[in-house]
Amino acid sequence: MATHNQILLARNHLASAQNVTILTGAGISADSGVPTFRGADGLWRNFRAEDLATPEAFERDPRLVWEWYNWRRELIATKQPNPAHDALVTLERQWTDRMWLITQNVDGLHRTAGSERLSEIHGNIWKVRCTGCGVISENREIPLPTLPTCRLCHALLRPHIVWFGESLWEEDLRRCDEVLRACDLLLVIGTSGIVYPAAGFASVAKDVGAVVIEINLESTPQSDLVDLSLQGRAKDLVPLLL
Ligand code: BV8
Ligand code: ZN
Repeated sequence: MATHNQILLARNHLASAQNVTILTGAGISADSGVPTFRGADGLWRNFRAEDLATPEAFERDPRLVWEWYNWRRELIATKQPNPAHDALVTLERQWTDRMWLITQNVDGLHRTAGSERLSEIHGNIWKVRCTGCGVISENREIPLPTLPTCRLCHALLRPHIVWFGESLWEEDLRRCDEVLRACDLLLVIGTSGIVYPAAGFASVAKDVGAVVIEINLESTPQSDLVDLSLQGRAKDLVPLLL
């Protein structure tokens, strides 16, 4: 558990920072009841990523992939942002253009909470993209019709999500690079630090001399690299810090 001194130290770092970048992962949404990927009740304990979250899986069996995403939509629709999401919104309103939030989460909870200075680098489960014409649209139907199709060109729709083996969007990569190089404090919240390119963001920030603080229930492959590793729940620690 994070100590009082560690929390004071983290608050001092924040007080003296000019530009803050935040990276979040499934751990922040775990406190809202959304399952993580690699935790004890994590999604990858029961499903194989390569069966469900790759372009090859979608080509092989789009129905199965859509069933999985429909199931996750159903689950996420019942969840609300928690105090950690809310604290990041407050931070954004105070810091305005000196703060940027990068999330790997596709559940949309940061947006629901009110975050606007945000890159959802792995996409958003509430958006669909046409495999024919590429048009992206918001869609909150649950369940979506079996094998949903585009209104414009009638091609199959897919979740607007970055799957394993797919590149992140150029615009997001550019923005991440910009805010990681400009920040003097990076706060990494609730991510196992395994999936690239996000897993490399802490070292980019370290390379430019930023202080890196991690909040996680447990130690991660990044813990040795960061300046301060705070152990505990995001919903308790993030509001305390900010
Ligand atoms: C890319 C979408 C260029 C599904 C996701 C070998 C072969 C092929 C590819 C690769 C390879 N080696 C490396 C790669 C690249 C690959 C990668 O990194 N693979 C890893 C697994 C080795 N990356 C890619 O393919 C990326 N694209 O690099 O493009 C390229 C192209 C081709 C080939 C090479 C390179 C695309 C990444 C795909 C991202 N999409 N899935 C969906 O969501 O529907 S990733 C998936 O993991 C999720 O989206 C999630 O966002 C992401 C990260 O997971 P976390 O958020 O960290 O969640 P996790 O469960 O792991 O951890 C939760 C943490 O929270 C834990 O640490 C826990 O302790 C903590 N926690 C829990 N509760 C709390 C808490 N902390 C605080 N409070 C709590 N209450
Ligand atoms: Zn279309």
